[in-house]
Amino acid sequence: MEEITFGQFVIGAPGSGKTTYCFAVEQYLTAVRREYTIINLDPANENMPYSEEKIGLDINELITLEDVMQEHKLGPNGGLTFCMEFLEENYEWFEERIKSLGNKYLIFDLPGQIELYTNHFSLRNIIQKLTKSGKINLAAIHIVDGICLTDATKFISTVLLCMNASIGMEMPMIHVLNKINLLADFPRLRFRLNDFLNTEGLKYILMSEENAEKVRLERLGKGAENEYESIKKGFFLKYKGLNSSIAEIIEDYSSVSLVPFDLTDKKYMAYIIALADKATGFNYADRYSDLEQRLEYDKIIEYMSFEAADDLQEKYLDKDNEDIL
Ligand SMILES: Nc1nc2c(ncn2[C@@H]2O[C@H](COP(=O)(O)OP(=O)(O)OP(=O)(O)O)[C@@H](O)[C@H]2O)c(=O)[nH]1
Ligand SMILES: [Mg+2]
Repeated sequence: MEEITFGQFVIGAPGSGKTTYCFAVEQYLTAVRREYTIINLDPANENMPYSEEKIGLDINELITLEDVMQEHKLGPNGGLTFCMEFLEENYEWFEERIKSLGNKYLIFDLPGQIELYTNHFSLRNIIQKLTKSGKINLAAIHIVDGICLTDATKFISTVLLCMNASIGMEMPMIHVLNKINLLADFPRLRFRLNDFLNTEGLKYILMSEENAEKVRLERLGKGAENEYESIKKGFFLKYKGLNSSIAEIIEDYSSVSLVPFDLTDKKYMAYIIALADKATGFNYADRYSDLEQRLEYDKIIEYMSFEAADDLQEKYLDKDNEDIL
């Protein structure tokens, strides 16, 4: 029986931490002795942190962003789109190269242009062709920058983006909430981390933002007319109806949930790997069908789904005597 190859397809907004995450996966898999290889599909990825011998394929072998931009007089975004279209045109080369990597766990590092996953078809076509045979099972890991929690408008657009990406990529998808440690530098969040992890609380998050704006309005004294006008015309009060309709649609139709992640603690990587392995079937594949490992995964997932958010809340977000954002 031909063996199935498994892997992760790491996507996310520019600078959300994809390459750093892939490097953390590399370190984790080295520690647990799982054979892996890195596939860099980001032509703009200049300083790759990976061990050189572990880079199984680099799109720069086929086409470089610099050449495309020069030759076709394109900017970086147009250049990236061109590179993806060129990769699609050269799909056979790509497939052959992937096959030649043997049966190692595949870690795909992708560019940050979000349109490539949402509005553009080349990447989707490439992945569909690759996984169509059923011989390659991938989970998409969508890296979400934790900064989205600092503002309800950013949060709502992030949730919409998660929904859009899930529909576009047609593979199991795990939305990883990254860079939570950086939130320690912001004023305290209005809600606990746990409240942001699924979409059920979205309506209340928006309502609370609106109320906060109303309180600010009420507190404004004479001489603050300009500020009064800018709050009234601001996002929450001006688009109150639109916000709550979007929140309702999201709550009704989506099952987006975010998985909190911390780069500095390996139990979070163990959690993501357990979720990804379950989603792709890696832990049920013949050569890995070890009951002990499966029970271990169940334990990690059960423990982390209860503890992960509170753990990070305490580690980075709970601050005494500080105003709420
Ligand atoms: N504090 C903190 N910084 C992080 C974390 N993850 C990534 N970074 C930093 O964020 C910056 C961007 O990280 P990358 O891994 O290059 O992000 P990327 O998504 O690959 O970026 P593009 O490929 O350009 O879209 C780097 O300076 C990282 O060191 C994190 O969890 N915490
Ligand atoms: Mg990168």
